[in-house]
Amino acid sequence: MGVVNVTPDSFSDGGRYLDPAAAIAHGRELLAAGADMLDVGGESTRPGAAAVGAAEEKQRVLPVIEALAGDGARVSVDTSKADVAAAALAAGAGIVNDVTALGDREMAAVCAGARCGLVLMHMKGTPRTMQDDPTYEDVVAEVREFLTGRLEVAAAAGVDPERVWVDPGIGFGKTVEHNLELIARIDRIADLGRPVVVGASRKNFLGAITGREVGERLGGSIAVALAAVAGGASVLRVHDVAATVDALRVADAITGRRTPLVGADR
Ligand code: HH2
Repeated sequence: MGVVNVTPDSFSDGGRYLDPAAAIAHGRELLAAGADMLDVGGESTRPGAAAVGAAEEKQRVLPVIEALAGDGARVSVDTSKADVAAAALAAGAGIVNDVTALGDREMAAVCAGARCGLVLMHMKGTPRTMQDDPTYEDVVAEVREFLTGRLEVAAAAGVDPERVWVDPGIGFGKTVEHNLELIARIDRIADLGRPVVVGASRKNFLGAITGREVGERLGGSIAVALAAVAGGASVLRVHDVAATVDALRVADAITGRRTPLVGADR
């Protein structure tokens, strides 16, 4: 899953793809590099990010989704607003990536009605507060329990359980140690029986471990990608698609596994 941030303030590429033409061109590059799907977002969720209104968010993402879906790409919309999700689905998106896991009470109905894919992600707190000393008794058990509950809420609202993916929310209300524990025990999330999405690309904890700035975290991002797939993750949300695809191909060649890549199941 290649990241297309149509935002002025995303933590790693804010402002680079705010112009729709630049975002569309970037999406096409990621597809050419081997992305199986594109995640288009119009609101940054980095710690402390400013909230964006629905009208502004739609103005950012809709032309980009329309163009990329029009090319035949599989597109998810990274939004927590039901209104934005509905418009994005009408514009051609097929998946809603909701980092609040149905925090908007209308979201489940929108997804049930559209029969679209849905990503449910764990976050502790809100982007404004989530990194203020997050604590857990057992991070893996708590994230697992939260996702179990949200899967139930989605199913009760009529969302087809077969269309739902889960995500432990790397960096969303977690310390470095929490992130590492979740990646090391991703099998405990995979055993929920749903495809697991992992988004660790370029995130702060990689900088804390390596001492690298945000633009220099490709090695760390790939290490997480390989560990996550080995533990049972199915979808990697990444900025650097070409290098990640290469790493997966080599890892697959070693293990004899076949991670579905490039053009699978549009
Ligand atoms: N991470 C980010 C945004 N959306 N969605 C899912 N499902 N999982 C993630 O880990 C995830 C996500 C943050 O990354 P990015 O989009 O690059 O930055 P920003 O939120 O600043 O736009």
